[in-house]
Amino acid sequence: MSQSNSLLDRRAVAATLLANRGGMIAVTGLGAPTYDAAAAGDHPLNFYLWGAMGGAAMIGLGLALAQPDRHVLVLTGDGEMLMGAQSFATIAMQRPANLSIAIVDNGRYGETGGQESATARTSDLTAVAAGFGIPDAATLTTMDEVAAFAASLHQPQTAPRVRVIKIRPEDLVRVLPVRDGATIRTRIQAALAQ
Ligand SMILES: Cc1ncc(C[n+]2csc(CCOP(=O)(O)OP(=O)(O)O)c2C)c(N)n1
Ligand SMILES: [Mg+2]
Repeated sequence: MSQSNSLLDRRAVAATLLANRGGMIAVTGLGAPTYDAAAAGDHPLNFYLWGAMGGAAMIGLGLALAQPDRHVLVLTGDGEMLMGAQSFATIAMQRPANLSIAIVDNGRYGETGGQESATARTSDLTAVAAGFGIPDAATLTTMDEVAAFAASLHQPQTAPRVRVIKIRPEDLVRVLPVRDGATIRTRIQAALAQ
């Protein structure tokens, strides 16, 4: 599938990243990335965020440090990551090899009406991540690149990774998973204990 000249479909990106996931944990940023993960299929190892904007990467870091035998994927948006960008500094310092951050970048704050974010004009989150010291940061623009990254989530890594994935700005139907935070926490605790 060649899509080098077009922005990617966010639901296809999420489905590809979460396919055949095994014991991988997924932390999803509030709003559309959470809906994307739910659309790909609910899973007890999904830790959905409904708030805590800017916190997804740091929650991913905590889980990665606590669960060194599992891979942790943070799936979040450009707006959420812009708010939490200083997380890259701590993640680079801690250097968990089992943490990957996939930022679906539509250059918009989709949930609140599609206002332009800085990535639409002036800011490059891949460069930001690299500047904070993330050793492996890249921008993905094709589904082939996304598929290769998805496969790598199940191979041993040596350092945390950041991937900025360029997606179409579009307002899709909301797929709402469980919204109660205590239930989400209890559910993942039980799944991790198995
Ligand atoms: C502290 C805080 N500020 C603002 C909001 C409102 N808010 C919720 S989601 C969102 C936009 C998220 O944008 P992005 O992460 O890029 O996701 P997208 O929908 O574009 O995929 C905003 C501004 C919030 N929930 N919390
Ligand atoms: Mg966005």
